[in-house]
Amino acid sequence: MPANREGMHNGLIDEPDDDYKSPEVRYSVFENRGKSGHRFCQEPFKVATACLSAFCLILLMILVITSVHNGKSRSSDQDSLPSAAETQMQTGCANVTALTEELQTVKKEKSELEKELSQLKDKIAKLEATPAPQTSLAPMKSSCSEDWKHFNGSCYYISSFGRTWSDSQRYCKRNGGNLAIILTAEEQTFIWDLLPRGYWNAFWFGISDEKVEDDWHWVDGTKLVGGFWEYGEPNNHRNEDCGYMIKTDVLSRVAIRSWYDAPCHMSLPFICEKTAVSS
Ligand SMILES: *[C@@H]1O[C@H](CO)[C@@H](O)[C@H](O)[C@H]1NC(C)=O
Ligand SMILES: *[C@@H]1O[C@H](CO)[C@@H](O)[C@H](O)[C@H]1NC(C)=O
Ligand SMILES: [Ca+2]
Repeated sequence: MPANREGMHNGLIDEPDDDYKSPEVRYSVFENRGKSGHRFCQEPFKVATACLSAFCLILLMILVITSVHNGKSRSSDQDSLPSAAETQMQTGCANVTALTEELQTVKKEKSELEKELSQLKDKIAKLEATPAPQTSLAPMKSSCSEDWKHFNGSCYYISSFGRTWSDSQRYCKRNGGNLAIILTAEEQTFIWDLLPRGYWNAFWFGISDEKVEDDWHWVDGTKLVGGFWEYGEPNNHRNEDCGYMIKTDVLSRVAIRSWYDAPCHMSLPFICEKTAVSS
């Protein structure tokens, strides 16, 4: 029996092809043989190592291929649908953050502007409450007493009764002024516009050449420069040393050519001027 068994074993061993049929066969062979099969002791290890190495290699290759494929898909598929959605979401998140920040900035600016607005409103209210600066123009428009008309800091009175030229000046002086001294066309026009129209409505004003013929002076002693004489006047026609102006019914006549000379003893209405009293 042992021999037979031995022979069976031997037979198995003698057929190397069978030995490589499967790992199970090899294993059984190895176990049954014991220490007796010394030659075959190293063969199965080599085979196992080779197999494991191959397996490892395949696994490694699979790993490498998979990873390469994954990497490729990650880099090349960015424009494909799921990647695009991902990108959109990312930009959307970024947009939301940016918009939130912007909103906060705008809110801050708004509160600052509201503060400024309320300050300006307070300033306006204060300015409206104090009308004091407005009164600076008022003194120039100072009041003239009744029957006196204001122009450029002076008050003018047009008498409705006649006097000689000297009595007229006396009357004006008693009332705090003089016969009118007229230095500008504006003043002349203002006075002339106050006068009533009439056939030969004549009014004394503050000029004469009583002291030296044809040397006209104002009642305050200053010398006449220019003047608003009618053409051909003054002519000293009948020893005429006092000045008057007329406002006739003839509408074509003008204020700046309305002066004449006349005898000073004539009784005529007159024009007084005095400084406006600033209140
Ligand atoms: C959101 O982001 C996209 C891409 O960056 C940009 O074109 C768009 O103008 C942004 N929208 C807003 C409201 O900021
Ligand atoms: C107003 O009065 C001032 C001072 O008397 C004088 O210098 C000025 O010429 C006058 N203006 C007019 C338009 O009469
Ligand atoms: Ca004269």
